[in-house]
Amino acid sequence: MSQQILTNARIATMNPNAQPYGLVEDGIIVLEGANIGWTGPSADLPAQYQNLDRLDMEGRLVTPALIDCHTHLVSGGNRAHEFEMRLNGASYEDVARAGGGIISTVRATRLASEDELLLDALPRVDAMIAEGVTLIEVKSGYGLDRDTELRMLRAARRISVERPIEVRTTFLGAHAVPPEFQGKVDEYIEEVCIPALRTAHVEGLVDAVDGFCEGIAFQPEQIARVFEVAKALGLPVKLHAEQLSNIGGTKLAAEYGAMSAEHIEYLDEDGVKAMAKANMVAVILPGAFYTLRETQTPPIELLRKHDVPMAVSTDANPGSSPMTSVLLAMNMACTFFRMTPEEVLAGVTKNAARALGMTDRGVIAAGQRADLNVWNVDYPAELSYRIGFNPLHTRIFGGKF
Ligand code: DI6
Ligand code: FE
Repeated sequence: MSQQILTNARIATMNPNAQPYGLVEDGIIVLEGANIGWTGPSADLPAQYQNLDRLDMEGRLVTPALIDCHTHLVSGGNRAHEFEMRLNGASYEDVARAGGGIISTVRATRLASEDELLLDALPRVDAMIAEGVTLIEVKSGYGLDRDTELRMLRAARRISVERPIEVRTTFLGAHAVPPEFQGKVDEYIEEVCIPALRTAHVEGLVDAVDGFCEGIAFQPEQIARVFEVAKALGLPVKLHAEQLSNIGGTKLAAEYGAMSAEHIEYLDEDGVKAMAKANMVAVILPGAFYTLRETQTPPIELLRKHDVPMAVSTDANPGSSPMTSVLLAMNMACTFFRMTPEEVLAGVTKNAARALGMTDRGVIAAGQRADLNVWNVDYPAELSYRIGFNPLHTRIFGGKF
């Protein structure tokens, strides 16, 4: 196994210790193949590692690599035209009449081949890789028919063949009601969504199951039917909940032992308590808040009070969050929601891993995967402080540079 040591690093381990960010000054990280073999202050380096090849980090900051735990990165077409129409004064109805909104993405996605979906997604993936992202979650949900949902998931899985990044796929058949099922929401769930989930699972394409629980999408009872099937198949669940109103999605998710509730701008204290009891992660998505010009901020203070871990993600999608920058999501979470720079860095490392149910990454410690970023910054708060600036020096993916 190849062994190498990174020396002279300021390490934000994100481990809980007396220092903010779990900082270790003049630190060393021993890379052993794809994993971290040892880490700590240079004075404590065990004798067995003393003679390995050394790479001088020259005092730079090293953090766990970034994780984007909530994206809709695979989709057909884009919605720049309707963005422009609205800014030229068109109403929401005008846009809808011109074929706009989420259904326009569904139409374009249905028309795209698997190769086209993959090729369309890769530049967005590259933007994330350039910022030091090593793991992304990608959802289906723009097909809304069996074949297109499966095609989206296959395209998503192929991202990790084409690029040095890991992908977790999430089935989001309960994202919207397709035009051919307008007014027949229960039929859509029974006849399309659930059968598509079963097939996708048989094909090994599903790591988790998500839904959009909202007045304009699916009611808790409808989401519950999908979650029952997920449970029977042994798949973890998570939910887009309380984004635009509070209809009890988060409580339902908690009853099903969900990994996370996401958006949650309208969540109340009872809902936060339910999350705490069910050990859930709150996934905070400032890009959609910004794009939709929302004013209701998520209950950060209550999440802190009840010790609910917070992740931060881009929600990258062509409609409500056409954003592919995790660094910008970090900045927005600070500025809009008053999260601290330490909370947002934990939100795109340690807590993002936890939101995906993964325990082998997200902090810098012996035995963890060697997914690391070396930054041209002195102090971790610089990562969330700048706007539109990428200080990445080196990205290490599974021990590889
Ligand atoms: N919440 C959102 O904000 C997006 N999906 C979701 O579940 C909207 C997606 C889109 O407009 O394409
Ligand atoms: Fe989303």
